[in-house]
Amino acid sequence: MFKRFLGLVAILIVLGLLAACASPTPTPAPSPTPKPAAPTSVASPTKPAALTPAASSAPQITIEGAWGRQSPKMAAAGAFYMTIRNTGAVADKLIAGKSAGCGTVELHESYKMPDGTMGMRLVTGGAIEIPANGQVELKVGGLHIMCIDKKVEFKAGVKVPLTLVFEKSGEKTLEVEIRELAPTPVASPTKPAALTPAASSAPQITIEGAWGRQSPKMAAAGAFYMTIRNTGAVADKLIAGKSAGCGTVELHESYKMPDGTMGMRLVTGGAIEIPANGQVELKVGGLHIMCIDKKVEFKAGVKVPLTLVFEKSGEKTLEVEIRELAPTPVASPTPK
Ligand SMILES: [Cu+2]
Repeated sequence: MFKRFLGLVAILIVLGLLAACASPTPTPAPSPTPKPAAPTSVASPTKPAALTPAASSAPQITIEGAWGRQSPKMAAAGAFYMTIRNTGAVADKLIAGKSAGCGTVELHESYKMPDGTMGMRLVTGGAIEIPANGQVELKVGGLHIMCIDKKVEFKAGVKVPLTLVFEKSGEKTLEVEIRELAPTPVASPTKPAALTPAASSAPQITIEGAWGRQSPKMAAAGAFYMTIRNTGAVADKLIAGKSAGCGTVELHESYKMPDGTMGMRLVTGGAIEIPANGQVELKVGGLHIMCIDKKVEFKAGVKVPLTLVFEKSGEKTLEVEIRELAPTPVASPTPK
């Protein structure tokens, strides 16, 4: 699998197309998490009622600012970018795409290669999570949609039909205009007022349902899981962690290794994006926080201090209780 990605990247370099996925300021692709569960045991006192519209039990997907990037006629592939917004109270996933203008359509993420240059590959997990009451931005140097084996020329002004397939919302078809550069953002006509609280120009981070997984005393590392919610109108990034209970703290992601087993590694881009009006779930088999070189025993009942460092929101310190299993989600205490 990895060889295949390297092969793809190599081909694109030959075609001079790598620029379509490169960026001078490597932006970590937001790591989509699988299906956020209902908020878990810890109540979020700051959860605005506006984020939990009554009687909305389906995702509400809208696509804004879609554009395709002009690329040389002889380049085999082109790239599409857009913002996918979900104003529903349930998460959805972008699982596939298709276009009469492309041989195949793939969902890609950008990542930093060991030599420091940017590469791209199929998105981790094969789908892009669109969180409830949140949005995902597909942009140059981040997540994007690849048009493999172009059937039309990607030159400014051309419109390419594109159908996106969502797990719950089904197919959404749009026309994507090819441009030389990203369009200047304009006020979004469909942006609900509820999602843009006045005078909120900072992320609002809360951490819910944090727990650590019991692990053998002799195991050198332990793992922490939680849901990180951002009720602000600006995205933030989890960039580091520290704990008196750990030699070092690392941000990890799980991934499927070529032989099909699951491995883990430092998160792509070195940070976990917490989207505006969205949330990221750190859970078993997905994103997680590793406690390397444990200084305390990870047995049920033990509480481990943990400080998370956010790019914009600074440090948040919490106590994480060790448990044998993930806490059972309970109904959100938010009044109906
Ligand atoms: Cu790990």
